[in-house]
Amino acid sequence: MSMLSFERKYRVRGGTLIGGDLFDFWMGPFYVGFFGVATIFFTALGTALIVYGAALGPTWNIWLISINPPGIEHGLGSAPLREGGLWQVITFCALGAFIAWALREVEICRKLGMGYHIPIAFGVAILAFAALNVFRPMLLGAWGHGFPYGIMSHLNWVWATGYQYGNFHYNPAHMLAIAFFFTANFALALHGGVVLSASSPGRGKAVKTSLHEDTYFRDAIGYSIGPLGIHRLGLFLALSAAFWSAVCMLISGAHFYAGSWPAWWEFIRESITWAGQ
Ligand code: UQ2
Repeated sequence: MSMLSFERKYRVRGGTLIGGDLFDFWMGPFYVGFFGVATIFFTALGTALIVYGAALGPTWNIWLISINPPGIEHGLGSAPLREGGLWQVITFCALGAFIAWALREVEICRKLGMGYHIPIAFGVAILAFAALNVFRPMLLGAWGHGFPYGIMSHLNWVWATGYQYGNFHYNPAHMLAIAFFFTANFALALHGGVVLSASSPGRGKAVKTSLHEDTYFRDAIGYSIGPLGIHRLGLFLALSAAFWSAVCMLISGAHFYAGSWPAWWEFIRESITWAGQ
């Protein structure tokens, strides 16, 4: 079945979470839906506010434009637009667009009778963003703890926040996040490599199947996780990377641990009973 005839077969009414039939249609290849409209609304408003913030100055240099959060003195209250209020509304628009996009993914899954793995995966990425600019600022008592929206400014925020805790590489959740990012890359390299190798036997020869893929890994390391298992593993590794990234930020701050991460490991030195003897 060609793609177009498959899509025609499955492009049917129903599965919407909200709005009934009102937005239940396609524009060209794109499903619209209530959440498609909501995504466009928040994206357009948020982008317009970023351009407005840039127009307020002081620069049009693309590297230096920055929409900054309010000063710490504004706490968790709303700030005037030019003093961080723009950042607050833009953050709200960003979350509105991300969540609407996730719910549009849910509606498409429902139409197709699929599982919800894709919106759940995207939801973990949304949570990682919310950890930085919603949950951690709330735990610390000021929106000013969020990161600024600018190319150089967000890098400088990461630098300053990292060094505020001595050396972030000693943060145990940061270690876990990095281990998961590396392992996810390793797994995708193995997976991409084995799939392309099995499907590239050379001109005129028959493409190999998952039996060859299994056998390759059994010959090499005595174990194959299987063609379905590798995707379960990949999803787990990717979601774990984003999850522990969020955790490593949420444990850094006066609400939990405000010291330096290298010093946190002193408990090991102190717990070694023969220390100093
Ligand atoms: C596999 C398999 C695939 C794969 C890959 C493996 C046929 C097409 C990559 C091998 C994966 C293993 C052994 C797990 C490695 C573990 C970690 C933590 C990276 O067996 O089945 O399907 O793509």
